[in-house]
Amino acid sequence: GRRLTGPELLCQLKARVQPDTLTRDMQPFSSQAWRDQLPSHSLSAHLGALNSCAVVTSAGSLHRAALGKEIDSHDAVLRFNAAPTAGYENDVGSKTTLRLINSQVMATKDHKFLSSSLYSTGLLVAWDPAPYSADLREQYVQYRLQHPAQPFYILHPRFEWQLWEQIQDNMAESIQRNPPSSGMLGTVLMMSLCDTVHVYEYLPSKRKTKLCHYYQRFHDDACTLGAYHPLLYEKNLVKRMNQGSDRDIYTLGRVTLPGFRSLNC
Ligand code: NCC
Repeated sequence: GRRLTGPELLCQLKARVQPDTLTRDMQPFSSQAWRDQLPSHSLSAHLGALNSCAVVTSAGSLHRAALGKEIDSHDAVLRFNAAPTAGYENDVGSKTTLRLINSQVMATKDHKFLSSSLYSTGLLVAWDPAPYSADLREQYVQYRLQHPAQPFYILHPRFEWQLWEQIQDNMAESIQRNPPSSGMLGTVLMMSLCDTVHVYEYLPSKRKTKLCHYYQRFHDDACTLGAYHPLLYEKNLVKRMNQGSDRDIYTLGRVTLPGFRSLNC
């Protein structure tokens, strides 16, 4: 088909994806024993309408970015997986409104999901790249029992594949049949919750580096370009939807996306 413009891509995205979270009244979950631990309301009902939001990727190029003040000035800040703020405040800020975690974080022992204090700030949102063999219900219920006051949402699995299709339908080549990265899922989730979304170091700035994460001494180009996740294609789509300047990308590593509510489609 024809290559869509940025505004067309934004409207198509809004029309095609439902970034919903599971609630205890949904089928088939409503018949499961763990349903009582699921939230009774959706994430969007919980947060209400947000004005400005920041999505902070874990990219190594945030190292020495000095974006902390700018990031913290948003109404809500989304972070990913095991990304810390302690010790990195000047670069990435200290506010964490939400944390989007993949099932590896919940299932693998080295993340100490149940005991680490990293996960107890802000709201949690988990997602699972199905098909995945670990049973996460036990971990979910355990965590909920230990942190009954902390909201803990789960992304509806259909959202990953709606977003995957949106990426594939706008690419000339076939992309790998794996779900989009947490960064992409989180960006679109925030577009459904906020009027304006700034995404940091998803499209790499002049600080682009082989360093995988700003918080680890580990180098791998695949962290930025992708292997399992169709990262390169996700980033291409985000670049085409960006409403900020190329200068903002180069100097700040910042992309500006309108929230779904702000679109006139
Ligand atoms: O690395 P990860 O991602 O936690 O990073 C979060 C999001 O930031 C964006 N990113 C990260 C590094 C980089 N150099 N450039 C980037 O653009 C990506 O959008 C990324 O999604 C994930 O997506 O959930 C992922 O999780 C890790 C890992 O499971 C967690 O960090 C927990 O340890 C995956 N790494 C491995 O499996 C080894 C990664 O592939 C995807």
